[in-house]
Amino acid sequence: NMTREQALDYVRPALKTPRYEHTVRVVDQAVVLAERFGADTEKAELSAAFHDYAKCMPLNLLKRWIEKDRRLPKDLLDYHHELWHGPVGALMLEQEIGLEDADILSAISSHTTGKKHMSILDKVVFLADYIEPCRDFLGVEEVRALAETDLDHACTLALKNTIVFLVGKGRTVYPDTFHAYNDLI
Ligand code: DGI
Ligand code: FE
Ligand code: FE
Ligand code: FE
Repeated sequence: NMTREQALDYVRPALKTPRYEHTVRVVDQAVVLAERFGADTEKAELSAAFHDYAKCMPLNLLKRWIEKDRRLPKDLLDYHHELWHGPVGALMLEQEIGLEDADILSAISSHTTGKKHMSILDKVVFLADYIEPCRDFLGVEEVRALAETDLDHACTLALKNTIVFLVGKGRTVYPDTFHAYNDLI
């Protein structure tokens, strides 16, 4: 059983300083949300500590993981490379440190896009990443207010904001983001 400090010691060398500091804020936020909405706080802490583990990996290495591992959906390669670090990070942790908890791996894997049938833990990590105190997305204050009381409503608005943002920029939207949204509506 890994502690918060062990997890953070593990990810620190893999991340640039601002990304590491973001990670610590997501851990704190995830614990608050887990306590509030009844997710396992230790799993929330570990999922959050590792959620961006692969964020600073070179794109060619992320791409190679997606090409080689049967478990990763190949269609990720047709979408923005920003979406690759969650699914790849989860598999890297499984292989490197034998992290095998399916709930944690799911939360890490889906933290950027969301997915159909998200667990409370998936939602807690997704939302913690979206509302951590230094985030300044347009509309984040309204999501933070909803996150005081209503996990599903907060996640729905975060997904909506992201979809509207991407469509507004003429960018693609990964199907799992729509699945997550439709599932909550
Ligand atoms: O890794 P972080 O910067 O902490 O945050 P993240 O993993 O949630 O990445 C979020 C960014 O990914 C977000 O600002 C928009 C971008 N993005 C690109 N395509 C998609 C997408 N986000 C979602 N949910 N769905 C997409 O298809
Ligand atoms: Fe991320
Ligand atoms: Fe996110
Ligand atoms: Fe993040």
